[in-house]
Amino acid sequence: MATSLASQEGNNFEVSNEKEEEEQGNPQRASEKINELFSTLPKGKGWWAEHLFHYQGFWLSNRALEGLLLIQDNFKPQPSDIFLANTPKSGSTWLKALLFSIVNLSRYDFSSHPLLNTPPRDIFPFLDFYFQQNKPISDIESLPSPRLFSSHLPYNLFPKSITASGCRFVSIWRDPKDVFVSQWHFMKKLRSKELPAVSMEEAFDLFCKGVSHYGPLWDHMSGYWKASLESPEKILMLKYEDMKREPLVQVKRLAEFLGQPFSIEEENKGVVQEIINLCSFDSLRNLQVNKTRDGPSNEGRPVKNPDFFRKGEVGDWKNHLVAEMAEYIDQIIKDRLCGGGLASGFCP
Ligand code: PAP
Repeated sequence: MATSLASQEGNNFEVSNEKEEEEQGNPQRASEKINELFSTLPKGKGWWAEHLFHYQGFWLSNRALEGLLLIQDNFKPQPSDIFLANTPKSGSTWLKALLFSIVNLSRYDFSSHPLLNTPPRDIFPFLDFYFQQNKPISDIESLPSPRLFSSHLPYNLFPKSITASGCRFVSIWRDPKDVFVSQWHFMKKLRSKELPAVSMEEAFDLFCKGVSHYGPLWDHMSGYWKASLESPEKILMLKYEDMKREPLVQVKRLAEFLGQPFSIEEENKGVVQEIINLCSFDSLRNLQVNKTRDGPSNEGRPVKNPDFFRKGEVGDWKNHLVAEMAEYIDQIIKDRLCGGGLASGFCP
């Protein structure tokens, strides 16, 4: 069996996956285009993969880069497509649940909702690794409209065929200090035990140099931010901290952007609150499917469903970073992202 839907990157996983693909003679995997490319790119240290490759300004694992090339070759966008795109550990799990619930509001009842027994990572496809699974393209071509996809790709790396197709993007930002801490915990779970461990200090140093999966974080953030200023009807920026503080306001904003605003009747019936409750950290984390490390949705995957639910808090960085580290990250964000009024409201 090749990679299962939306599996996350992992070194063990990558190795076995590559082996399987070689055995199966995957033509794309063997293509000279990919091999040549890898040999020419600057290499950096990976967090949950062994290496990262510097490609068009961003650090991608070999799997993510291969995935991107496959998207370029195989993905046929539809103008109604909706992409959830953000850096790892910024809130995709939460947003996947919310997007799916809003878009399918008329289709499902809350008492028998698919999210009650499907982990958010599987509720719609993670595009970055989709084409490495040897699944028929018809699987995604026949998804109901609007099709939902998630991705960690920077806006600038999305093929023009997608960004010019009229499709919409939802991107979520999170305090980079909390993103760092969340990525650090994720790495501890996912990094192969055969590789030397990475200390928090080393990870911090890499992060601040921009060497993190799909990093530099600030360039990733500014790509979506700039695009949202140019085309606010196509790109919505949300902020994890705002979603925590005022979920009702932000979920209504999201529904309006998706072209599916809640009716007065729905609001009066408490539908918005029901969606918020269903998708809350505590509710999702306590569902059997998201608590178990067994079962089909975990099989063969190095990261298990519970690994996507750690603390889900704002400001957990205070438990891990000393003041100088926090100030250092804040300063990078100010210097690299906040100049000239860019991203005001998102700046430390
Ligand atoms: P991904 O990039 O691997 O898809 P993503 O879901 O973006 O991960 O981020 C995981 C973070 O979101 C975790 O944060 P933490 O490490 O600081 O705890 C996770 O706990 C948090 N998270 C998951 N689900 C929710 C939710 N429903 N509400 C709020 N936070 C959540």
